Amino acid sequence: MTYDNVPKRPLTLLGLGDMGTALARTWLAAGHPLTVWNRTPAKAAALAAEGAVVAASPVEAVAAGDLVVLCLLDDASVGQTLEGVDLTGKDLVNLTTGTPGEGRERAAWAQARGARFTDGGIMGTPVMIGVPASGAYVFYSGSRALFDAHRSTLEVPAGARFVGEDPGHAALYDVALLSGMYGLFAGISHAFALIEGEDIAPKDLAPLLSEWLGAMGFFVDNAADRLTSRDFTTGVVSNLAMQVAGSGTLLRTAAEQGVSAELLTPYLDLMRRRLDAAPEAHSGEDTAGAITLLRR
Ligand code: FVH
Repeated sequence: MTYDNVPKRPLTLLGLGDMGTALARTWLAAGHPLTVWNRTPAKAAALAAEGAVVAASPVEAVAAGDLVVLCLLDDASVGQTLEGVDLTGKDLVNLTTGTPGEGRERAAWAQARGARFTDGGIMGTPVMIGVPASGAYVFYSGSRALFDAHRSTLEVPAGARFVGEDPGHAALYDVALLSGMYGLFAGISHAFALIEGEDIAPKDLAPLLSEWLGAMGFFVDNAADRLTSRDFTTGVVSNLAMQVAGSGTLLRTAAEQGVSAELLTPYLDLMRRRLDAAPEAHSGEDTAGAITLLRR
């Protein structure tokens, strides 16, 4: 993500919300000729002052260049924005968050209109864009040829990780990471709720909770290894029967503290369901075995 040796190729950006504006600024700062369009034109004013060409319509914006980046609210807004726009010969990079299915359908839709298509999932927030040290990156999937042709431009705002030619996979990786994040947020929220009203400051709990969650991060690789080998019993350090028995303590503590267990019970219930399905076979398992119950 160093700007110095990057060819300054022109591009078009549709969508100037918080993320689109952050992306635009990094391309402008790196010297890329940039054409922008936004449904609400006022949001383009500041970027015009910074050197962007402001298009009056999506048709005009798309006509301005071969590489067209979309950063809109959702997949529906992508369809609405590009309705009736000639996409022949264009390279579309869609950084709008969507589902894997939406990514695949949008890729087929773009190809039917004569465009190459690569979907993207942004792993970062607007303040992390254009800041290499922030660790922000984007998952890309879909047309490898498109990605290779524009890689140096795409790497200006954030790192780029190409995850395959299935246009749904960028969204799948994105949502998998976000889903893990929300599970983590749920546990953190419950932990802080437990100490509210006690003589324990959130600031006292915070470093201990961070340290503990860091230590428990081993579960990510442990789960991956066990799901690959389908071996949920060898070398188990905290077995399922013990964890299910212990879950009663967590629930009684929540009740004693006057805290709803609504963020906790789905996972505790899943562990119990795995144990109840075959107590003898599953009591000595690692909790990763419960993952197998989730697919419908
Ligand atoms: N901001 C973030 O932290 C996250 C980080 C990870 C990736 N997401 C996704 O990025 C997409 C854009 O997010 P955003 O933060 O820029 O979102 P907003 O600030 O709400 O801007 C939305 C833009 O979409 C335009 N828009 C909405 N509906 C339509 C429509 N029907 N037709 C055309 N444009 C539409 C909106 O235009 P306007 O309201 O200014 O007229 C904004 O340009 C998003 O997928 C995140 O999930 C961000």
